[in-house]
Amino acid sequence: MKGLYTALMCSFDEKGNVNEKGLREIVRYNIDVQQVDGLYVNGSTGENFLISKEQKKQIFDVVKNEAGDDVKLIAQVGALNLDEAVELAQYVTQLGYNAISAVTPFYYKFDFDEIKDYYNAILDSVDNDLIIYSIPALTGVNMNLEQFGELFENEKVIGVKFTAPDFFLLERIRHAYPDKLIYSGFDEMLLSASVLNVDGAIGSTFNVNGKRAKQIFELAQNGQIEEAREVQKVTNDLIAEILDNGLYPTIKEILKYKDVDAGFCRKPMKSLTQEGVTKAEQIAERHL
Ligand code: SI3
Repeated sequence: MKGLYTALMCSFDEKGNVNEKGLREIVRYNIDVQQVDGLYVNGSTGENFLISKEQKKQIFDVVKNEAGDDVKLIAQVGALNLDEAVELAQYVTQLGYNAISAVTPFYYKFDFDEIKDYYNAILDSVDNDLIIYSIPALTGVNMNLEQFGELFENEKVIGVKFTAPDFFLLERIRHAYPDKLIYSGFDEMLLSASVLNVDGAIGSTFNVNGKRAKQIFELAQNGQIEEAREVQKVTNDLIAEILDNGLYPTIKEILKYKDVDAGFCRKPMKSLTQEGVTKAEQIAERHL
């Protein structure tokens, strides 16, 4: 399960329906062109928190059908409705997803016991492994070393997608739990995380910049830090411009520029203006 995973985009039509043809093209582009090791399906980048349970199932179906066994597949099933999370975990396990992942429950201020119960309820319902999805900037849920340790006590919790700039905590987790998988979640910090010996990374910009991300990770693993720093610099020139223009809509426009039918974002996320589209195309021309 180690390696570089694209946090997969999904293609939607103007009404917000899943564009299956476009989604298949995104899957193929990631596997064939970006050559990533796996796909992380229905995460933040997939606009998961804006879609219905039926659409989530539809996306899980289409991605598995298109990718087959070409790459590893991780299904993000976390939801505020625990029954839905359990149902999705069972659904993707039957489909043959290699692992599940679940975002920490958010919005209400759940205490740690409630968070632990949520993960155990999902895991008790399936014969599959789970990767914790920790993204404090979006969820407001900050867990400490001891709390990660308590979740790791369940053997089916095989790791964490660590999307935070706290490299002190990252190093402590790495040191304390050498057998758990740690995936870096911020693409602009991939080199720093790789130096701390993470097992892989999951990122949205890998949809268009996966090859470079893999280079950074592999160079760092080989101890070629100077070379890795140069590729991270080029990558961050790209990421800075993408963030400035609007993260998900810009990645979609870049994919379209590469002839991949990435469609529209789900409302209330807005689409780019014509000026934004032109800028996205210029970003693609300059950096990719
Ligand atoms: O679940 C997911 O889609 C992700 O893996 C998200 C991933 O951590 C991205 N974060 C967000 C909020 O989308 C990063 O890849 C991020 O887009 C990138 O580092 C640019 O800041």
